[in-house]
Amino acid sequence: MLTLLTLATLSSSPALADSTGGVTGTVTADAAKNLINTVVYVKQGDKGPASAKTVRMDQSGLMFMPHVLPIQQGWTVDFYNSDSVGHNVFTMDGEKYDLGTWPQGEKRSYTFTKPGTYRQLCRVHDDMLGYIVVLDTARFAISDKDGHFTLAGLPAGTYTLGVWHEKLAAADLVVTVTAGKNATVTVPLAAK
Ligand SMILES: [Cu+2]
Repeated sequence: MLTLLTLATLSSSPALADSTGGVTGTVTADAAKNLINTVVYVKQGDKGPASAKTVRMDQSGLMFMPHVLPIQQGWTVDFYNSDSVGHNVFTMDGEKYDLGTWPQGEKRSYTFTKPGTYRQLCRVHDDMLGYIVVLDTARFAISDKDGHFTLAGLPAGTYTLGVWHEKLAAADLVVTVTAGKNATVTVPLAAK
């Protein structure tokens, strides 16, 4: 009896004390293969604090992994090469860069200071393509293969959510977040 009471208290108190809520969403699209890698981000509303994280994009199996990497402006990406062949990383987008070509096990880094979509390309393998989506917000999520995503830890309030997809587009969404609850949204992707 005492144990049960303790568990009940532990599980309910964080929600009571927490002034944040979240958004749980589902992406829809004509083709199931397009459900993954949809980036949903706070376009208007509390965008959260600036931060300086380092995250990873690998080149593995002659592919950029992950295929789409959303980051916050100010973050650094470490570009790894896990293949036995040399890879290069360059982009023609934004301020443009070419990090050179390097062998397996090494990495090169780049810090993204301006928002935008940066297509990642390789001079050695011209069919390689990945995306780094640099956002001016700390609050973003990316959908899984079933189109599901979660934006957690949003202060209560009204938000406009923007949507990024490699090939498709969706209108901005307005959603109201209530403390301790998850708002539910659907993101219908359609042709750009
Ligand atoms: Cu390559």
